Amino acid sequence: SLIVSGILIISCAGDNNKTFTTADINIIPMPNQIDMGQGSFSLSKGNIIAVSDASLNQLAQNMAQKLKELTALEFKSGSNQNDVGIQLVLDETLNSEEGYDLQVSQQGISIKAKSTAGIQHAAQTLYQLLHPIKDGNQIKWVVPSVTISDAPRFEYRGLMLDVSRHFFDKAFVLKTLDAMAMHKLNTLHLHLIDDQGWRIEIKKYPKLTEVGAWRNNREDRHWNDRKEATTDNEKKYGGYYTQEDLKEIVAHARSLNIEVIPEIEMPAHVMSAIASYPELSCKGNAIVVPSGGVWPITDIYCAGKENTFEFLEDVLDEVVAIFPSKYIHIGGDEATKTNWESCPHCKKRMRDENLHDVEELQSYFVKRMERYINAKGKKLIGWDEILEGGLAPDATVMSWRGTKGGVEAAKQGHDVIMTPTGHCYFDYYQGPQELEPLAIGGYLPLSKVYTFNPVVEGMSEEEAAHVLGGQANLWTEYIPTPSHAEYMLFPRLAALSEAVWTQPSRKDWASFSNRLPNMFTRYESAGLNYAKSSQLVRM
Ligand code: TNX
Repeated sequence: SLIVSGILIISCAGDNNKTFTTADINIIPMPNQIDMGQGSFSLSKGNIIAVSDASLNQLAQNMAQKLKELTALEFKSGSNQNDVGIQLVLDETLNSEEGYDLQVSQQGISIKAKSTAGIQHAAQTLYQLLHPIKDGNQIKWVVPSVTISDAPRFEYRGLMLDVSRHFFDKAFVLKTLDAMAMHKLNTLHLHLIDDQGWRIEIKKYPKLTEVGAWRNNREDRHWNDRKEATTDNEKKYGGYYTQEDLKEIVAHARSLNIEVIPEIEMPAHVMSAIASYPELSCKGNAIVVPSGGVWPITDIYCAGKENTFEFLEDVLDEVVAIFPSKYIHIGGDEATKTNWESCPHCKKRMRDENLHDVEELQSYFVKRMERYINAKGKKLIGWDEILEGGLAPDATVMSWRGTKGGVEAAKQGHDVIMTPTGHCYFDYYQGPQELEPLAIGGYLPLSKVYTFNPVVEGMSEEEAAHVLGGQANLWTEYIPTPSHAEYMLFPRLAALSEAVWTQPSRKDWASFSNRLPNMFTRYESAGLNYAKSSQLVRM
């Protein structure tokens, strides 16, 4: 038996030098290029994470922390060349803004990138390469020798979170940012305002959160069922972020190289604001914050009164002081403009501005907001309805009603973000309805998300160049809790990530399915809920 255990020991040592194959590499999203090497690198206690530049120190510390969570090994940052396990190098000469080169040999791991974002993406890849190997009754952590060269296909890789229909607290948003980083996504679009709740503290207008952030019922009602209208003293369900909360969210996002784009809806989906300040609507009558869906949405901001614009400019002043993002999203979707048609202020505005219909009035509204936003050094994004009545000169269009609006905007020379319902609506069912929790409707299985291509067939090269990328949208009318939100997000976000990161020639559904269990392990270690049922639905 001594001999046997001797052999065992040798075979364990042999395992150390095990040659891994591409089948052992389970990275999502799939990198551009993977070349296998010989053997593996063994992580061990005291390994140093060395940096080429002091600006990487924080990142190195975060990596050490993450590696400790995953492997229980302690890492140090420093520069003692003898113990260097992982080397992080910023290299200006590299081409891709967010790309990276990751090289693992038996001697160590080297990561090179042009930006900290690239280093971070490489770190995520590295976490997915960690391989536990049984060594007697201990676990050894090795990383297969491999050379990976990678860069994203699109510069905009987003997730939209609707925190209005149900409020999700700061802790959930911070956790979601970490999950986004796992998927190499770089933009969180926060849908802060909708009929069912105003979620951002605005110091100049305290009623927005005193009144507009609360409603009397948690449960969603069916569309148009407004019977449960609140009276003032019954408001109890809701919540909002203080400006400090949002700054913390922005700071955490920034540490992950994620940009947070605030959406300040207008002119519709703002009943929460009108409930707080009724004078913002055409009629000026008192309304309540609805608990359920409202359709059609006729209580919208008045486009005639000057005080509407003063209000929105004041709000935007506070918004830009919180969010350093390049973009401000102004919504623009689903405005039923019947009140505008009969409003004396709106009629006067249309006469004065020589506008022919209410579509042109909305276009006037958006163009005016764009001038204000541009003057603040920001760019405007709106849902594809902003095409109607004429696009604002420098607007970026988020195409949700299919890709048509996006294609049209690109034809007009505007930038586009594709979020079509058919591929990007994570509030839709992901499996057979009888097995799934109540959802808004629709059907978007994992396999269909996987086929998402933000560039639409038939687009010219020039038009395609206007497609900045794609985004998953999580509308939350039927999603009241964080764990339900995670269930809707994962693993569909993994499929989305590959659709916006990976070159089409490198995408393969069978391969993705094989890599997915590794992602599930990561979800579990990150404490993320995810849908196992989506596995049932394969193409
Ligand atoms: C349409 S997408 C909406 C949202 C709803 C969503 C439900 C968009 C710009 N507007 O207000 O939540 O459908 O799927």
